[in-house]
Amino acid sequence: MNENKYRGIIQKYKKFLPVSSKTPVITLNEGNTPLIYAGYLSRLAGKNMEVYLKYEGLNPTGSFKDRGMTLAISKACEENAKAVMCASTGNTSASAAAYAARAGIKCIVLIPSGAIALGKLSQALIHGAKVLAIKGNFDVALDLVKEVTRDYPIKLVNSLNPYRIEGQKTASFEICDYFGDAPDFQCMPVGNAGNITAYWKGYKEYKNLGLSRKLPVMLGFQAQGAAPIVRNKPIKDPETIATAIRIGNPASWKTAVEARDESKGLIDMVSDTEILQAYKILAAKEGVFAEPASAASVAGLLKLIKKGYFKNKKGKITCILTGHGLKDPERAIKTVKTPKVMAANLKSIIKEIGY
Ligand code: AN7
Repeated sequence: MNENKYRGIIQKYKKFLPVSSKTPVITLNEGNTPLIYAGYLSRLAGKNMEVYLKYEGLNPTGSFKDRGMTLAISKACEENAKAVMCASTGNTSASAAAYAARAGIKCIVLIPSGAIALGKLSQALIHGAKVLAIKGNFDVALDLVKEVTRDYPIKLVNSLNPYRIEGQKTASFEICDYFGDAPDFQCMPVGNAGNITAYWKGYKEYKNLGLSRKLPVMLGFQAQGAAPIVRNKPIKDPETIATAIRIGNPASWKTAVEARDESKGLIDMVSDTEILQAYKILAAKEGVFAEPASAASVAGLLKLIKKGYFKNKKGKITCILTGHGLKDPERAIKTVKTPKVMAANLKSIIKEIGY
């Protein structure tokens, strides 16, 4: 195979990852996602600010989870595991199912019944995972998965698995490689808090190696009804339309708080109304379709702009769009007016268009 052809984050960033020549690389050519300049949002942010969207929805299974999953599944295979398991609000299960299928190993996923988006459920099922829908939320599911994987020969591939974080940190490397340095600010959604942990680790490593000069201010956003870190206590019954981040007791709580504090950033919350507003702005003004949880990053950006946070500041802001809008088509349809059904008649169509 040609070494110069892009074949995923392990091949591209292997010198920064815990892999050796013995690691079987299970890849779908994940990563290398576009960083898209956002003109509308940049104008809102102010004359010295530039906003960019890291469109992680363009990963092979439609979310950032693929970066961590390629490494977690590759390492599981290196260690001769025959089965992997995760709890998921949807995207982790879709990614685990796809990479496990590619590796030819068994995948078991626990999901909160009725609380994951249709696209994600269809992915886990079509890739052949054993999908168990439990009467309980994500936090309950994760506790069960921790118990099962402790007692049986099944590898846990939630972000408690350190290889997940290692793989996900490559998104920071890509951003630094693109700009020639880290951005000044980064807005991102926070659910189980693995991703903010991974980005911060990646940014720090690149700087320590002299591959970037600065570190971004980390700005994380939880949904208002699922904001344990903001409220400083676990939420027993988290609620939000952004089902991906409907999490009441994040596994990487401590490292998310470290990222916030070390970067002099913040972790705030945004309401479902603000999330849906940002969701629509992204699609209608920037032409970028991201799922509601991803729009939390832009909802947070808009909230900070309104508060004057970026006043007298300058530089680049990256907003991480963690998952594709097509993951949750039901939400899109519910958010807009559905098309008018009309007669197949030229005159009435011309009239309706407004000519
Ligand atoms: C689109 O799939 O937790 O803070 O089980 O799917 O690293 O948890 C998904 C999380 C943001 C939050 N955006 O990231 C799961 C799961 C999207 C997501 C998050 C998730 P973390």
